[in-house]
Amino acid sequence: MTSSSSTPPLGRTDPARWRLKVSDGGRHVWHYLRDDEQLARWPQTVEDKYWLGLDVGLPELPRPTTPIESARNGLSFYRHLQSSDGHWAGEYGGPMFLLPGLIIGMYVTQTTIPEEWKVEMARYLWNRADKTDGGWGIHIEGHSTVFGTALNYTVLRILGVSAEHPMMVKARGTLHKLGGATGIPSWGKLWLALLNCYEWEGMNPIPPELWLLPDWMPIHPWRWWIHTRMVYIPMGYLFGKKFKAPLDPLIESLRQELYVEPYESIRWSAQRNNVAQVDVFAPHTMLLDTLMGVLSAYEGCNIPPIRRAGVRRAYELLCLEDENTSYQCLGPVNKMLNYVCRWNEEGHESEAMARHREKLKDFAWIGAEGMMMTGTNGSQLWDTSFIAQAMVDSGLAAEEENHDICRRLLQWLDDCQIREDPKHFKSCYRFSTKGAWPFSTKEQGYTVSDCTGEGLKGVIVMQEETGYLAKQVSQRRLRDAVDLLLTMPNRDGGFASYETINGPALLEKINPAEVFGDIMIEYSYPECTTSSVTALLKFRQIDGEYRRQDIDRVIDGAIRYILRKQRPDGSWYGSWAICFTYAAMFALESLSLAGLTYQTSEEVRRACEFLLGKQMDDGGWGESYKSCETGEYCHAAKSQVVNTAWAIIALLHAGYPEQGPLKRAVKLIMSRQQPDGSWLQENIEGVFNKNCAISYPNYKFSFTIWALGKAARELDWSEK
Ligand code: LAN
Repeated sequence: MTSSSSTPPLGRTDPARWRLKVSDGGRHVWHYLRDDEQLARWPQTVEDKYWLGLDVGLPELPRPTTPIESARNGLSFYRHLQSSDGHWAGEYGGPMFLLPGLIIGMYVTQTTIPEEWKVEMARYLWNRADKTDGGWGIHIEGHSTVFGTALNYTVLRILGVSAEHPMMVKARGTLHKLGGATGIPSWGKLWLALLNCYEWEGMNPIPPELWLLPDWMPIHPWRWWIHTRMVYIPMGYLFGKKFKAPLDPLIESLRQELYVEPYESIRWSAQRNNVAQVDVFAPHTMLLDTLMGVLSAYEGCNIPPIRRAGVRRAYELLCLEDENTSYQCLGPVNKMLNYVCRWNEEGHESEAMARHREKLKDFAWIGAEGMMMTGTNGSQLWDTSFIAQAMVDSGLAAEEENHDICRRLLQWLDDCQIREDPKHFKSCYRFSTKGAWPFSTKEQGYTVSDCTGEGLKGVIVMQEETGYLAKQVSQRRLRDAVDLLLTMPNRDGGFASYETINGPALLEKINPAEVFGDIMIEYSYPECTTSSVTALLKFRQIDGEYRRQDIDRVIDGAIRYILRKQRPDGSWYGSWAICFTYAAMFALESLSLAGLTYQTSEEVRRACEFLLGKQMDDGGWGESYKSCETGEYCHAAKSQVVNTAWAIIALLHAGYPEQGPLKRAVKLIMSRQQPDGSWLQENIEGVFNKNCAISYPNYKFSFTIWALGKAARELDWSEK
């Protein structure tokens, strides 16, 4: 508990009444059963209880004495968390700027917020408030910022918490000490402007006219990283319309609570570039400030028909996005911005709004600490394909008691593959999706290079290496995935996340978001590259002739990319989880494919030395999210099972010859295992855009089991 007062401001709901319903290829919706009869008809599963933080009541297992016994115990526990449809669900929280989008978005569109959501969201924010100053940061482990504090304070007020509640007094005090909400970063300015608690004049322009530029122009937004462009489409619309909620007593009151000066006396135009120091990660460049100066001057004399055409174009594009994703949208930010746009244009009763409203539920996840908004509608495919590979690699998939979970798992992976290109495809600058696996669900429907890679590997190992599962995903469909992957490498040989790199690096200089780094264009990543090429390699082993030369060429380019990306100290920077241990696991896997190991390669030896230099006294590795921010390895206060598992896998890929350090690491993981086979949640595992951590709670099962299984096989355990 990290709050000043001892009970959550709106109380709590009865945890025994929550149920996770899984449908439609992995869709997650949490239901609160008010009716006792329903309660009896729909019992709570171990999966529900686990994610709610309740006692799951699984038995103690015989104490493992070897790594494989430990892995087996881990899986005996983790098996119970498999959803009825075959995938693994999980709490995908961490960022603290998402719930505000959901709640402000619902408030300004007069959407009813269910009572149980209000209670549990308030409890979440209460649990997640900083122990000392009562504020919130950009993510659950970050220091308090204006972004986190002003927005989450606003959420609590909308949920019904009084401004006089002790936690609010404390949070407001912190916000004021940080200078008040005038210094909120640009995305926060936008949410507050929609709520009519900040003036549009205090925003740097977001001209929707950008979408009218010819496609060949290097700054055309279709060339931006997909998350950035999909967020700036609705932002452009809302800016063009100067959307704001009608004033009401709550808004009037927030206008006074959020600032250190009276709202009426704020000089708004002076706030455009005012961003609190504690918030800044990517400061404005001179180029950006100059550009914004020019655009602000244009605002004074913008040509109404062109503005209208820009707004129309933005609206058209966001409608196509809604339709392509069944109103799920690419992510939680554009989901809520599109939601407000559609409401503004088509009203509450429209078909579009009904569908959008239904899909709000997919992002509302209840955990032990309350309800949050998730980073995507889940991480279904990603988590499921890792455990698939961990089970096969450790040999546990072969054991009788796991046959059924593997069968269901394969069925789910089979259903999850995207079979065709998007409904609206070139018309909205989408990348091909035929053959892809997405990060979460097929319905969300975006190609991600490494998810396609991991999904493909998951299917191949299940179909080819378990010995008892049918080849239900056909050769043609495996080839579709390969065809898609072969279109994804960049000129540098690496793979980016969703698309190829389409814009110039110079675009990064006009990153207006202040709180995120490297968001303007795609970049190649060692992690995405490895997942993609290891999949191609696995495929080559079973369908050796298909596009052989293309595959060989791509693998070759990827290896060269990975080698180029290695730092002189032997490390690789990881972009999608924390951080150097994560990247090392991927990079060393790629290199091992090319025959580069400790024995044969100076680069691999350097990588091993880097890792060993970071091993902690207890035999584990523990890396802090600070590594991602600073670009330098930062130790966590304590070793972490997940980092330790990554380091073990990395060193095993490298063929590191000394067993001592590896065995100590394995023993550390074993020593943290609970009597029921599980591991406890430790620090946050993932990251994005350099500055925001995000939770992957399933990693403490998939990677520990994987590392233990691999170590059991590859090290000599004859004497303990
Ligand atoms: C994700 C989650 C998964 C992640 C991996 C597959 C792990 C990665 O290897 C490729 C990139 C990807 C798909 C990814 C990109 C950015 C996401 C979607 C996220 C980290 C989850 C949340 C984040 C998204 C951008 C959050 C909303 C914030 C904005 C800045 C729009």
